[in-house]
Amino acid sequence: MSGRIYLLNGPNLNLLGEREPELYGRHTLADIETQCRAQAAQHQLELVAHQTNAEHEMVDWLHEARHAAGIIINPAAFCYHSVAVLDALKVCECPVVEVHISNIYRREDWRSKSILASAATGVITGLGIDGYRLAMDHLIRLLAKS
Ligand code: CA2
Repeated sequence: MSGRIYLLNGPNLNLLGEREPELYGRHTLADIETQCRAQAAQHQLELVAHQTNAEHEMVDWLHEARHAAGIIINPAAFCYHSVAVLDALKVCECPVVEVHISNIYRREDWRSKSILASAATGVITGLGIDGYRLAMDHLIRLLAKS
């Protein structure tokens, strides 16, 4: 198999493992990247991983990723307001999995409405960092079929 998967994480996720473990667990973003990279390597896939607190960087990476084999994105707070990220996602031709570590349906009402979800192939929410592993499994299976 060959191909490139993008793992994109949005604002404040660089702080994972440092604060609010009751919501986001104790794993760090580096742990997530290591796990996804190992899964990719097992299937001779390349993983490109980025985290940003800046909307324009997320848009630029989505442009770069639009012809990739797949995208895993935890847009964090961008999912509540960023029409720029929504428009960039709509340009992506590959499968897109939106991941949230916490269950956005079990928190404040406003958190349950991701404006990006309609542009994703699917959404995984509330499974902790397993969500990223499952998203990788899904993209790898799709690639194996193609
Ligand atoms: O559950 C998720 O993955 C979220 O996307 C995380 C976002 C939140 O706005 C979404 O509703 C759900 C927030 C990320 C903040 O990350 C932090 C990590 C550690 C400590 C503090 C914030």
